[in-house]
Amino acid sequence: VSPKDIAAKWYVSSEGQRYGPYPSHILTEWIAIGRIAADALVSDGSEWITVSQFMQQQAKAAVAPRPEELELEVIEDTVASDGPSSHRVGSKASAAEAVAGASVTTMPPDDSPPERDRIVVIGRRQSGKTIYLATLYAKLWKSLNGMTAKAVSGEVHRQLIGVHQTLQAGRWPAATLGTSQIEMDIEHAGRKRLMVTLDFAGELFRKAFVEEQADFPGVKELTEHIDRAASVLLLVDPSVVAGMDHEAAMDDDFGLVQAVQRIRNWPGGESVPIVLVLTKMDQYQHLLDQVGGSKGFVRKYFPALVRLMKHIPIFQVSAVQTDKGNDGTVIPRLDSQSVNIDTPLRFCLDLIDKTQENAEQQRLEEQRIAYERQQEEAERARERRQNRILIVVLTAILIIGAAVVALIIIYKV
Ligand SMILES: Nc1nc2c(ncn2[C@@H]2O[C@H](COP(=O)(O)OP(=O)(O)O)[C@@H](O)[C@H]2O)c(=O)[nH]1
Ligand SMILES: [Mg+2]
Repeated sequence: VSPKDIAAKWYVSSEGQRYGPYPSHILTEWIAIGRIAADALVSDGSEWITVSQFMQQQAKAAVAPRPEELELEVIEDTVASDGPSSHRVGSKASAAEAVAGASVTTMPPDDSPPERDRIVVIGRRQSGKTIYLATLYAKLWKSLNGMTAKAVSGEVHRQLIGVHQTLQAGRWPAATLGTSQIEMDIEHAGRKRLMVTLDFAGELFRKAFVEEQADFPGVKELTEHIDRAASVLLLVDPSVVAGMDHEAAMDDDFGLVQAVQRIRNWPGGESVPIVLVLTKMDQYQHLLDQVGGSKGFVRKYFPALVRLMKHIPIFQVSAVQTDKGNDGTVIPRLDSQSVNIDTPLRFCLDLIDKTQENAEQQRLEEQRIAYERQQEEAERARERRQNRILIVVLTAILIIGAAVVALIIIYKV
């Protein structure tokens, strides 16, 4: 499979709308699982062909079925082969490649990668981020089981508590509430980390990670947070991916893959915990049950992400429970209990701590080995010196002995 084949170049045209571009292998998969309408047309820039023609082409092109492992490599190549990519300068790229990538723009000026110090919450608009974070904040700001949240400003604190109180009063917060950047510090096990929210938009992710348009509005902030992520919570509303908005669904899958790839290929990103959080579970449990639970759900609707990550911890959360209101719409119940709200965060923090502990242990171990080596070297040097002295002394004794013998002989003669 050449890099040309895995570049995102396929467009989909369905019901008068155009989507994409997507890599051919992802498109193949989406068609196979019925996520693309049978009467849709696809094109890679040349003529438009039917979905079944596309599948025949792909079948011919495929030499042999590729194992999972290989697919993983291929996906990583997808992004790397798309133009002058700064993210190739990750740990997986060679030094030669780094030098060759002359148009590197987003790499920090000195060679040391920036510290991974923040927890990043990503979700598309309406995925439940604000309500999730406000509910989490209400639980944590007075500290809970060794974890404390503190809003970065009084204004953010008021907003978050305001959202929580509105929910408790049985109303959804106004759309304007909590639209500004929600940032809070999370303190856990003596360490403080910033938690930030990013409104996910497929278009923005494409601009940031595939086309690398650093001057596109929002791209700089996005890449900066992603590249400093110590952990990532991907918030997903199950009803969107399982719903009728196919573009939103595909964006969720493909866009998240781009973000995950960026993290994994960036320095220090291999072990960054990334978890999927399914929101609004009070309302959408049935969507998971239909496909055999959360794993089945993620396998079905996030095929590209599953292939890239292999293991994705999945959490199901619910900030509130709902009732039908007088006008038939769904409203928060007054006696709502949040479910699982702080679990994903605790999971991530524990993993971060473990990773950092391991790194620290590895550093100490390396120091110990270096010290031992140094000691051995000193010891050997001492031995060599003693040997030299011994040889000199023995030689002297031999010479003196020989001289004495010679003198005795001469004297006797
Ligand atoms: N049933 C239910 N609906 C929720 C929950 N959280 C959010 N929602 C719904 O999702 C909408 C969007 O939530 P919001 O937090 O504003 O999303 P954001 O745009 O990602 O910040 C809300 O107006 C609610 O209708 C939840 O826990 N349960
Ligand atoms: Mg919001």
